[in-house]
Amino acid sequence: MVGVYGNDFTAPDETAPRPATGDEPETFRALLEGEGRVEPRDDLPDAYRRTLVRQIAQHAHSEIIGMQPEGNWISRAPSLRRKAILMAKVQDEAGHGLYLYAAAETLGVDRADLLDQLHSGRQKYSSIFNYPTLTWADVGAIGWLVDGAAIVNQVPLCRCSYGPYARAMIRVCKEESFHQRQGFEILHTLSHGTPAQKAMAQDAVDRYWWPSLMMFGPPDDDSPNSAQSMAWGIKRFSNDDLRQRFVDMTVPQAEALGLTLPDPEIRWNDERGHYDFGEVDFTELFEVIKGNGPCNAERMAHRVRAHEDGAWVREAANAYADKQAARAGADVA
Ligand code: BYC
Repeated sequence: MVGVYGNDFTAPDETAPRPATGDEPETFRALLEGEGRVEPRDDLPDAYRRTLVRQIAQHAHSEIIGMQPEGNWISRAPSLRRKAILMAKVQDEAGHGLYLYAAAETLGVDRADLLDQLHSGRQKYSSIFNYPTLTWADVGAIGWLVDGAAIVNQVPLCRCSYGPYARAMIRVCKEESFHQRQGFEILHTLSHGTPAQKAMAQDAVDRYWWPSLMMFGPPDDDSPNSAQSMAWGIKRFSNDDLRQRFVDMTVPQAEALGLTLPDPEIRWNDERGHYDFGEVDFTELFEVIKGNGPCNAERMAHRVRAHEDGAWVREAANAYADKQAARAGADVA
């Protein structure tokens, strides 16, 4: 079993032969078969490039939209220490967005265009950020459960076949571990505080548990992209395998916190060597993805407003870059 913070990601299906994927450059196939890294200079099949742009852009968008629910609590954190920690965490998320947009740009896309696609609803971001943060305990639940789920999903991405994405994920995962610990510590403090504080922690876990399980995506037999992404070594594990791994990792952590996961069907299954758990309501996931979650409209309105408010900064940066380039040109002449 994995430990309280354990991330044991070796699984037998890692070595299973990858299905043939049709018409692909031989050099590309050879790199995948040799577990080598695909780099921007390599001859990439168009479909591989498109899948990566889709996933990396969605991931980058999730990082920057993910700043909103927690940013909502910076001014109301219960102490100066908590405020400083939360500000650092939210700033980390902006940094993750930057690494990821930079990784996407190595595939020949333009960051401004990706942002346009987010703002016009043509590209998605993670469903989890469409839920509200009603109390301080929600900041703890996001750190513990949401960042915990992110770690389970993203540690395997450090071995993604596309080099720039894999390398970006190494740093992201290190920071996510710190984020998860800060969430755990907030909830631990609350659950060992007054009865009202413990109730607040339990309420946050009750609301964030199921949406956290939905972060891993639809079930495997309803996941149109999984088989191809696994064949390409972009995804290393299926959505359901990662969801199970998250449950296995989290149940002992909930016990350590003294909090209850809101699922009466959770019990250890000796035969499977995993925890059984109840059915996830995937209709809720699909509704949230379609834009009908509790905060979708608010998140997008805030994002578009922030982008418009920042237009002068982009203009100034471009004017400065043009001036520098003109000077460099004059020096050469
Ligand atoms: N939410 O075929 P599937 C973070 C979409 S950042 C929304 O299984 P795939 C953090 C999916 O895109 C967390 N959409 O897709 C940040 C696809 O739609 P399209 C973000 C979802 O790509 C700040 C369709 O449903 N993490 O943790 O093979 C603070 C069918 O799904 C969701 C990443 O982005 C969802 N939950 O697998 C704190 C990790 N699930 O594009 C924390 C990288 C599915 O075909 N991404 N969809 O129209 C991945 O690992 C994969 O893209 C997913 C989905 C597992 C999410």
